[in-house]
Amino acid sequence: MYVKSFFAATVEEALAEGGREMGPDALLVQSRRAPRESRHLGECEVVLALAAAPRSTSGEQAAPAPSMLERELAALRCQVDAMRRSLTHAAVAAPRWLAPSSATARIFTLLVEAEVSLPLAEQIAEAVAAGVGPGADLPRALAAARAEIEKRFEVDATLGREAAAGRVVAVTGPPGAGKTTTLAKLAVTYGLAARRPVALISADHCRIAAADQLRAYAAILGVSFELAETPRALAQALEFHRGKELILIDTPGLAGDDLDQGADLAAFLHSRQDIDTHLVLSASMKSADITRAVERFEIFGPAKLLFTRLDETAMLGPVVNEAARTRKPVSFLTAGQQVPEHLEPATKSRIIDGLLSCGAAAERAAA
Ligand SMILES: Nc1nc2c(ncn2[C@@H]2O[C@H](COP(=O)(O)OP(=O)(O)OP(=O)(O)O)[C@@H](O)[C@H]2O)c(=O)[nH]1
Ligand SMILES: [Mg+2]
Repeated sequence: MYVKSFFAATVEEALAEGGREMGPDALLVQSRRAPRESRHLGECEVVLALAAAPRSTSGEQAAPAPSMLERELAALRCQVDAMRRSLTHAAVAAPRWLAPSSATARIFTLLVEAEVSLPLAEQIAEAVAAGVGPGADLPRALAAARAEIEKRFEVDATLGREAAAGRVVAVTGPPGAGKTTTLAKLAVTYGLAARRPVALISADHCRIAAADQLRAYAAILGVSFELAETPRALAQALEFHRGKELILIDTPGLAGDDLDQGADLAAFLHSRQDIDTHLVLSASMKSADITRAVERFEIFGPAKLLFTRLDETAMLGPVVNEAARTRKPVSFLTAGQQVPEHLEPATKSRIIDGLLSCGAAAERAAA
């Protein structure tokens, strides 16, 4: 297989240059913002592949200029990358949807620019091509892409388990993810504003200041507050407040090495079928870090994913990647520090709009 990178100011220009050199059979393997070390060659990099090297039409090849050498090096690195990602099958057996000028290739590029994982972006673009044909125009392909993305993740902006009488909700997640702030936003929006009696419980036994933060919110909001330092105390607090319509439990932000400190609490929350645990994650984290956090916090048995800091990232790919990978529904989104304004129930259209507009914005920025 012959794989080569093309750099230019825009994805379209790089594709055009690649198309000229590699011919109409070239398949798009990857499109992305050029890595820092090769950005002087162009802001955008596209990697094209052919089953065999193109035949030279001009006979003699000119001696490569230094920049050509650098291009070759970058191409080589891409080749290794592409092989490592086992994209070979896509490049060799890929249907026409990856042809550089097709709307489906454009969809693929948009998704990758939005940091959707390569396998998921491929899956979506392939399904779009199968549905509308690789020759469809962009608006049709985009509409089909929305439908395909929609099928691949769930949303559920409800609080509490359906079967449970009272609504008991816990938030868990990495340090600083936004758990306590989000809990306060939920307390206002789904408790006070809906005239439901609310109790806030802090199970954050690790740092005194952490419980104080929630205590302060409870005082401002005029709702009950309890500090529950052990699972036993938490069980008692839940029993005491069982008449409340909404009980919100905050937990400590445990970093990797400290997770053991939360093992008892995790086991307790996991075992209680009446507690709806949301895993709070920053949408601005890299996909791989989100996956690692999801795996570590699985001991808490979270049923839903709640994403914060949407105001800090233009790329919603990681949100969709994780929701699609885990099939856990996304519950709420937050996009700022303001309590309670910066909280919204997750909807598919909000997430897909964000996803596609951030891909388009990245393309525009690169142009
Ligand atoms: N920009 C932005 N900041 C946020 C968002 N949500 C929370 N924050 C801020 O993030 C910081 C940490 O929020 P906390 O709610 O204390 O986070 P936490 O997960 O409870 O932190 P620990 O208890 O220390 O693990 C605060 O300054 C919040 O105002 C958001 O959606 N966007
Ligand atoms: Mg906190």
